[in-house]
Amino acid sequence: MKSEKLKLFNDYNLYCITAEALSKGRKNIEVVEKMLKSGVKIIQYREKKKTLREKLLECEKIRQMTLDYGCIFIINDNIEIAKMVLADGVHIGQDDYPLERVREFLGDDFIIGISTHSREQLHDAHKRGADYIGVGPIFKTFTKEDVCDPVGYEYLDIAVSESKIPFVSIGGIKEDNLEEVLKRGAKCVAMVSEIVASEDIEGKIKAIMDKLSYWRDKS
Ligand code: TZP
Ligand code: MG
Repeated sequence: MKSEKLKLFNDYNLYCITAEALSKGRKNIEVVEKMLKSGVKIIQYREKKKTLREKLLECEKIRQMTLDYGCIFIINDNIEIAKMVLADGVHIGQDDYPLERVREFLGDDFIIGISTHSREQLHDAHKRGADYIGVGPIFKTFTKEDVCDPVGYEYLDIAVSESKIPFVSIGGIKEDNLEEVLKRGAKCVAMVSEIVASEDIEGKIKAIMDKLSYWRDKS
């Protein structure tokens, strides 16, 4: 059920995002397998460079793998693929299809997340019926090409006090600065390069999850 799935977004979880171009020669499928074996509970498929056909085939495989491991599967941008493979949700940006139209297309059972960078966008996402919001980029990141300037802790603090739906902090978050973000009240953190570009993906995830567990137990 969607409400059960959304609880994971408020429970000190790591939200892992794919990026084959940064994965040091490893394929998305191989990276996703390592994420799943390490116990990751939320995975987003984000792939800017492949054809729709390639993306669909990869997402079909990842859908099955995530179901086998009981992991939430979110697809970035491609709402049609999300519907075709029956993913758990989609993640859209401010310039993608309007959220209401995405909701119409996918229905109420789908999780819809939207990137936000300001208080105004946060309240707009609430009004439009988002299930969760992305909050970032918190720090400088080189992963996303068309990314805006870091919103820093200023917007993170606004999200902590004003968001009525789960939010996922993103952008330049690493094992080393993770606790700064958690200290301010974040309960779900998304990472791309820190995980996929790591030589030891399993070891990196374990170190991050240990920190998250510490904060979960403390809360
Ligand atoms: N959206 C906002 S920042 C970002 C996305 C997809 C990229 C985050 O990547 P990294 O490597 O974790 O900084
Ligand atoms: Mg997008």
